[in-house]
Amino acid sequence: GSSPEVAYQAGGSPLSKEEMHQNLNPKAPPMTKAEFARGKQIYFERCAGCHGVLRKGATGKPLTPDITLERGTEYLKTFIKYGSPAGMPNWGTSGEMSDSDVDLMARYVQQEPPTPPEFGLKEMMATWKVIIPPEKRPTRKMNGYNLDNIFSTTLRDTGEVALIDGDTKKIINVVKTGYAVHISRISKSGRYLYVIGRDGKINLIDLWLDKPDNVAEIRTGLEARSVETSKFKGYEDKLAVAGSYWPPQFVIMEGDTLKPLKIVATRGMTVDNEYHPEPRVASIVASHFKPEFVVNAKETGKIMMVDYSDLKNLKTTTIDAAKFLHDGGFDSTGRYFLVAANASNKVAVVDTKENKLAALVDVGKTPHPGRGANFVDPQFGPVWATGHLGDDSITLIGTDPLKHKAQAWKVVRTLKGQGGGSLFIKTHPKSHNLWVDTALNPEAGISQSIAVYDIAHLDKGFATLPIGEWSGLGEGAKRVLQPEYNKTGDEVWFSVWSAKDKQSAIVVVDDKTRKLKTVIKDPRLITPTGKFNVFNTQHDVY
Ligand code: DHE
Repeated sequence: GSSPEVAYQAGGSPLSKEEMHQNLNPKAPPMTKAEFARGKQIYFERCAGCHGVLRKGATGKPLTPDITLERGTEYLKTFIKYGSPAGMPNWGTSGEMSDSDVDLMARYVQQEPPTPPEFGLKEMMATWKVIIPPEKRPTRKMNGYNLDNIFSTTLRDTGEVALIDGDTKKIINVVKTGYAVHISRISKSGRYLYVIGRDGKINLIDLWLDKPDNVAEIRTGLEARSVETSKFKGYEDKLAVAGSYWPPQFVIMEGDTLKPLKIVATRGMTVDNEYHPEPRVASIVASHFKPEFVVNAKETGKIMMVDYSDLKNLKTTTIDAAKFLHDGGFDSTGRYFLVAANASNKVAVVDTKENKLAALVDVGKTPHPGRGANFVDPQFGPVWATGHLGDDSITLIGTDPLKHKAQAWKVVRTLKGQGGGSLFIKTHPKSHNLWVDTALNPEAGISQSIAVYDIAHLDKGFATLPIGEWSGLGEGAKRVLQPEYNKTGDEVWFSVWSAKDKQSAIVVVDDKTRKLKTVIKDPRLITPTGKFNVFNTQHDVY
């Protein structure tokens, strides 16, 4: 099998279904139209995540015809079939590609890369729908739900979110969203929920409706991962922003209708001053200190602090961090944003008050914090922690430059976890537990269980909870991922993610006793992955 890093990045792009401009290269070995179409599909499903849409290289090497033609078909076939120690998966010998597909891909990458279309204001407007206009929406909450404790749960493979009542554990509604839906965010007031699909479709869900449901939708690009909403005083619920992978851009919208107001391209120079045509927009968070969005461009390694107070005269502070920016979260004060530069094995720390890079911290191999975990280390004071895809370490970084200056932005402690393949880590201000998943670890016993540390005794190591077993789902691959707390911080929810045609579940654990509290099972819960508790997402509690 392939490494956790490859399993993570080669998840498939919706661009495999897009019509693209095609320019055959006369110097390349010939391909039929049908072969080219298949090559394109395989490329976008398996290869684009690392090598990029335009094949200019990202975490994988560039694969433009000037390079591939020189290598030749036989060399490329060997490379694709057997992989390389540098991280190229062995697509042939792992059984994931047949010999004829390996041959086809070796020829395909010698052709000019087909280019997906651009997606500007005109294209966005054509997809924009206001299902219930703001003036026709309720002026107060019309339902009896405890909105703060709803969990917006990604149903990855059905393109839906399940809104689960955290008090009763019952599904309130299953709402249709974009393709391979990815994350949810909550407006500052807690009323509006924004959901983004990998196809760039955003759904705006009004939690005040009798039955919370879509009130507006739009596509902001052809492939996307992130959405956020304005949180600064005076701008509550006013604006939303979405970042796309293709085209490489972000768009600022009206918060209550999703009307697009401003589109900004991210194409440009990397932190090494090389031009990159395809800097994908990774995480976006809203500053609590200024009317700004913090927008992270992956391939260029630049963090843009985008001032949304004047969209006509847009002011942006661009901070050079490190290449391959991906996911991250705030420190406990909400002032510093810590973001993984994953293939650089670093965490960048941005001061959102001073708009400056506070530090670049070397961590383990391929950090993946999700949003990270904030707690007080008994010896070193306030820390933020991340796990890693590429090794079994958990890195604790000091976050208090005032009272623990010597430790600030330094690695103060490294814990040993269950193994590599970790995606998410979590705790809660009221908890003594630190939970670390290992969802992409190749060993079933590890990917189906969770490690939990006692924050007061970090040196004692971790206990393992068999969450997969507790789900009672029986045989089959079922990855345990993304611990998420309820509002009061006394329950932790885990997704047990099975294949689309198998039953999945959510396992709820009592945080104090670490015992099983309940298992949520419902035929509608297909491929649950991320869960976003309204209150914790609204207030950046993690
Ligand atoms: Fe994610 C967050 C990108 C695969 C579940 N993911 C993010 C963010 C980015 C990102 C940029 C940060 C968003 C933000 O904070 O604004 N994810 C990508 C990819 O490019 C990647 C590697 C490949 C792909 O095919 O899309 C990818 N992600 C996955 C998965 O396979 C996961 C595990 C399951 C799923 O649902 O698809 C997954 N990603 C998540 C989750 C978050 C996330 C649950 C938000 C975590 C949080 O606690 O906020």
